[in-house]
Amino acid sequence: ADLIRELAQAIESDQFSLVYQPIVRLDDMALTGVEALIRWNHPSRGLVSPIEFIPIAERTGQIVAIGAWALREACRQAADWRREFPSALNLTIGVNVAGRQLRTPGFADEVRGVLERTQLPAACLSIEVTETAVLDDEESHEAMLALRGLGVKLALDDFGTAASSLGLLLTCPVTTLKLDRSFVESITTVGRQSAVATAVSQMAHALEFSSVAEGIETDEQRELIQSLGYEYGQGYLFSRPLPPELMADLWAAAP
Ligand code: G
Ligand code: G
Ligand code: MN
Ligand code: NA
Repeated sequence: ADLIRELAQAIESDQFSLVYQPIVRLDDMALTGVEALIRWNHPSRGLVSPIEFIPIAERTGQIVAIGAWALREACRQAADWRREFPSALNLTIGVNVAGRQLRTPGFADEVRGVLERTQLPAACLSIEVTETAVLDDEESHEAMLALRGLGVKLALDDFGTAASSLGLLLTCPVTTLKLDRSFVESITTVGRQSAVATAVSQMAHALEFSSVAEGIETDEQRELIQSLGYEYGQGYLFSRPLPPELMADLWAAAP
């Protein structure tokens, strides 16, 4: 209950910030994008993890306001980087969107408005939704179609963890699969994990989705993931999520 009241406060008094985790193209290690991840700087508790407050905010509906802020801030930042750094011109910025936020009437209009105001090209934005959030749900489906109509990318996050039907993939207008990091974690040791990683990559290729493997921490994992055909990678091996100033240094250093 405390947290709910404090969340309401946090929205009003600007206690959220975004950090950005690089995403690289595996074949040449080029920096091609980032995922925006929210942080709550609580006045007395310090940094509160989204794992703690996002589920609460989803239950209370506060996620709609928090998510709207995150979307605006991420797009504003991405547009700034594009103006400042040639290496960032074709970036993709991933923004996590909760199921409840996606299903809010007018969500696609909100996204269109943010793109217009920030002057970020639609193709530079990737909306990340989890499989569970969009599973066989008419409203989600409509929202995703409207987003694709704008030209934004649509990624299925934490892919492989939910019991979604593969048939869903055929009707779901996604552009990108993000293999959940649990499959990367033990890919070098557990045969069954690498079987899933292999299947997801093959599916991505067959259905012409791009593929991102999350949670890459070692060179060995990177090599295996690359050999399976993943195009993009994300993980501590490349970089932890960074505050905007440090992320700007990476854009400045990139060719
Ligand atoms: O960065 P970190 O490991 O702390 O993120 C934990 C979880 O919080 C991840 O599942 C991530 O998708 C989620 N998350 C981070 N930022 C946002 C956000 O802006 N909106 C939503 N809905 N989820 C987020
Ligand atoms: O659920 P989602 O994929 O949106 O969230 C990404 C989460 O994964 C973030 O909380 C981020 O901090 C975390 N993460 C990113 N790279 C790594 C990694 O290499 N190892 C681990 N353990 N977590 C990671
Ligand atoms: Mn994500
Ligand atoms: Na994920």
